[in-house]
Amino acid sequence: MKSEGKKVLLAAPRGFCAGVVRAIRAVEKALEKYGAPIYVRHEIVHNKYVVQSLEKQGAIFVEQTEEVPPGNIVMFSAHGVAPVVHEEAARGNLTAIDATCPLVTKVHKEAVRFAKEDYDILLIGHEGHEEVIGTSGEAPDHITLVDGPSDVAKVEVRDESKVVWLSQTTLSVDETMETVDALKEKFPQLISPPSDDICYATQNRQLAVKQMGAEAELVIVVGSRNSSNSVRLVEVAKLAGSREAYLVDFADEIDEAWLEGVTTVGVTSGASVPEALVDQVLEWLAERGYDDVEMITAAVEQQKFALPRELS
Ligand code: 2E6
Ligand code: F3S
Repeated sequence: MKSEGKKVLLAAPRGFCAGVVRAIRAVEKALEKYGAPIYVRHEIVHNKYVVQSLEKQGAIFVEQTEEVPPGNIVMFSAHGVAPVVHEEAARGNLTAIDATCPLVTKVHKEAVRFAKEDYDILLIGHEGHEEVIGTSGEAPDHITLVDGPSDVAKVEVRDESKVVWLSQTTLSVDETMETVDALKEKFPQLISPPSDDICYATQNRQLAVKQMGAEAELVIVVGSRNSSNSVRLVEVAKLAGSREAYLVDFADEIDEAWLEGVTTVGVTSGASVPEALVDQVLEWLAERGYDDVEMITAAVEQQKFALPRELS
């Protein structure tokens, strides 16, 4: 059923980032090289479909290192782990392969360096998220978690002249700047990380969704509920002006009612989302008259990461 003016704005970039490509390829390569099963600690990336596909190929996902039987390979997810997890693996006689995204590792190294210099580190991030647990574990005595602007009032430091902020890689850029401003108000000598901790992929996907949010009445973000960067895209779309924005894992989760009175639909996907799932959403929309697709390009990405040493 085609009707006048209906169209789709498709965000670019969207979907897989370089860290996700590397992590998924690492599991596949480990399966090829060592055979099944390959144990993976935590979801390799936060996407239901990716996890289910790798399970079918012989990956076994566990939450704790202790669940892996001795003598096996354990792969650490793209979100990174605390040093104690490497120790657990060694104690369990496991061979560890680390699929932590190099941009997360960069934040770990910043945390270690500032802790060595005895700074108080204010880590902006979401409580309980795997990445924040891993980064905090690098210097637990020096790191305080700041989960958004509303947390700032309760933050305390030992020495106001030696404070630095770092962040999770997948936060909302604008909300993080609000948190930083509030922290700077409280601690005027607060210093910033040497380079962006919010990664290029997070920033670019938010830029594209911001552009489409101003025009699209509805934005559909493909991604899983536990995917921080995907959830942020929904928030950014709404703040950019979209009347409604929803997160779906699969096209069959879209509710026909969302389309009522909607001429322009924005579509994007989180950094852990395979393009095939976006294609299914585009097909679903085309079947309902939204078959005119216009690309909104905010950036062109060329980043690539080599596989973990053991697999390259
Ligand atoms: C590792 C670090 C950052 O929940 P989050 O957005 O962090 O994770 P994924 O797996 O959805 O996205 C990729 C990723 C991995 N981002
Ligand atoms: Fe890495 Fe950013 Fe992707 S931290 S895994 S490049 S979302």
